Amino acid sequence: GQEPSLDRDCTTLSRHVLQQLQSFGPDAQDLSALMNRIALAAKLISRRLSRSGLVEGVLGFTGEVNVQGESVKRIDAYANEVFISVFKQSGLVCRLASEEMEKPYYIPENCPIGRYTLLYDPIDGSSNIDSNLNVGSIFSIRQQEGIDEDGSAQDLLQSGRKQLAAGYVLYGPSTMLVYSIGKGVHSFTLDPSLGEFILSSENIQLPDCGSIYSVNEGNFWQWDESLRDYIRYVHRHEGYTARYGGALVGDFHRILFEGGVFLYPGSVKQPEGKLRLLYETAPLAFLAEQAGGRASTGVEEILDVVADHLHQRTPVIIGSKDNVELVESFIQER
Ligand code: AHM
Ligand code: MG
Repeated sequence: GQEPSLDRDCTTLSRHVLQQLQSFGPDAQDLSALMNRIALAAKLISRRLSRSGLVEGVLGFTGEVNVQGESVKRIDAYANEVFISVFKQSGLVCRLASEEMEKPYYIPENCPIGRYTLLYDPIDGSSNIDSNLNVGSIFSIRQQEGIDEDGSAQDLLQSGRKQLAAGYVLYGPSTMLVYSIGKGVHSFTLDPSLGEFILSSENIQLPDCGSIYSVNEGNFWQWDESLRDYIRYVHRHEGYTARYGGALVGDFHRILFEGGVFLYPGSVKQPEGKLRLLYETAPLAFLAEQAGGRASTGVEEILDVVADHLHQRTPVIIGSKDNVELVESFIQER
């Protein structure tokens, strides 16, 4: 096989983060350490996933049901624990909040100095796992602004503009990490033989418009008429193509590079849709905006939405500016 040539500038993730952090102020060293920890969690999860069909006890369910009312897969539980143990050792994170835990998880030994909260979805799209299809992890870092005994995490109930960093890991044919600390969006590919994430694309720009629309059309009859009108519009116009993989990270990743729109709207049964604000839609909205795209609920920017609880859901329309605007025009016309 072809090796990347040595004269090519092989920028590792950690070097890239350090370069980005020049002139960043007091959080610089911390953010660099936090990103290195996320990379470590990603490598551990990636390794586990790559062996899932070979090793006993990786696939299947634990038998438990999480706070969302969903059956917990073994890989969900494993990945959730990986983030906890990796961040226990970081010293910087005092609190973690994830899709798999009803209340934030405190690491008391870190709390005297840990000034950050990590919000994450350890395995996004876990229904894809048993078919050996792509899944992801999503993360978001916020400053911690107080400690609460009751686990209500009031300080997290602020807009997505409070995020210091956000990104995701895509476990696909290769494992990729995409991140932003508010200075553009950058992607890295894991070289498993080196155990390093190597820079793939810097300053990714989401095309202003694209042909892809990505939505679970099986929910058509549960949607509001305005959404149905949008889908009818797409069906009747040339130049659209449907792509839906069932895992948000993969569907979003395609749109980040190729343009288009991903939608998970509200329905009659679930007016807020399915996806969660703090650790799914807000981090991806942060990336979309940083890449020149948009993320909307239909009536409001996702990054302006203030959660009223940790696991709040929100409808989402995310991707190319023009495509998002078109969907909004249908919703707002009604
Ligand atoms: P999960 O985090 O429990 O896996 O759920 C989120 C996933 C997203 O990855 C994906 O976009 C969506 O649920 C798919 O939902 P549906 O099966 O309703 O189309
Ligand atoms: Mg998820």
